[in-house]
Amino acid sequence: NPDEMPSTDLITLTRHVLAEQFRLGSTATGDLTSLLIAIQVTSKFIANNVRKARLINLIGLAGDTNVQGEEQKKLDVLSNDIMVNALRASGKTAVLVSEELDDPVIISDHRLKGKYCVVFDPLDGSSNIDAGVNIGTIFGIYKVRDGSTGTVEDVLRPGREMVAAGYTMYGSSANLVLSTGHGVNGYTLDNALGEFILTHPDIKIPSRGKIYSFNEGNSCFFYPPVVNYLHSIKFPANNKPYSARYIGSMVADVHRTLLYGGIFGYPDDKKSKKGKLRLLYEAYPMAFLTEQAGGLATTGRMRVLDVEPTSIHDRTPIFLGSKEDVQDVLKFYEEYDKSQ
Ligand code: P6P
Repeated sequence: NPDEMPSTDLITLTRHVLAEQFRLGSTATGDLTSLLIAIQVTSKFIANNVRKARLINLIGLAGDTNVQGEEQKKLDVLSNDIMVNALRASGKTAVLVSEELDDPVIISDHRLKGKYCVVFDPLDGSSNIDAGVNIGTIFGIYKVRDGSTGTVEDVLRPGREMVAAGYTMYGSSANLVLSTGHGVNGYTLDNALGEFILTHPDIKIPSRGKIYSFNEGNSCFFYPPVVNYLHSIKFPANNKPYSARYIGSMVADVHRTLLYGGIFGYPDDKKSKKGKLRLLYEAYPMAFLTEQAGGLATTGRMRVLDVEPTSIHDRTPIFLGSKEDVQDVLKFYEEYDKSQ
């Protein structure tokens, strides 16, 4: 019975990406594959530390010292250090941007300089870790512009110029969801093998869902288009309101949205004029994945991937998810803007 047979045809992430690169007949040099291997290593390392943290309550002990008397780093700082070191050592990167670092890291050692720029949030949602909520690493990858040796200008580009994006969600297992521009695939870490195995091939988001995911604690600050949209799905004419699901950890909320459909939103409001989520390493990668899975991602007035960054830590409003649900939001913005 094939269901009982152990799979003897394990499709690891590396094998899957390699096959995709060769299938595309592209002039793939293997550099992107090597970079993604480095990202896998960081994800495994961080997954291990997140799991340990939960066991030995590592979290939030910044400023304390551990048994070795070393300065204890908070998990998000530790995760950042792991990623910067692994990406630099890969020899495939030129510029790194991290949520944890004020300035970009420019790889200056010519022996280590590569052609990719990685923007990342090493441990997004880490404030939730004490409660055992799923958190994650989010990353986006640009290729340096022709003729550039790698400067901040190489990452101050619209997200539509990314060549790959993904996240790793740390929960009961580690799930890495990735797109290199040809669809979205999900991989689950097999701790025994130390490999990410293909478990969610060709993820497609349903065209419409029944779930909305907003922090309604901000309702008193919401602008009319958002107020009107939410009212329309909470008091619908067909008396079949949407369900509310909000985890407060972007990776977890987006992962559910990709798999089940519906809409995730973190709009701009009277309190957060630019929205809260970061453009380069939260909104762009999640928008890239959502579009690759057949959904939409908008600020309410324009495609997220077309937003022009002004600085590496810019924030942006974002609504992403099922195409029809996001189009409903856009109708409320168009209606509102016409009435102004
Ligand atoms: P709020 C976590 O702090 C985070 O950056 C995202 O992961 C999450 O979607 C958002 O902020 C939650 O923000 O204001 O609802 O707590």
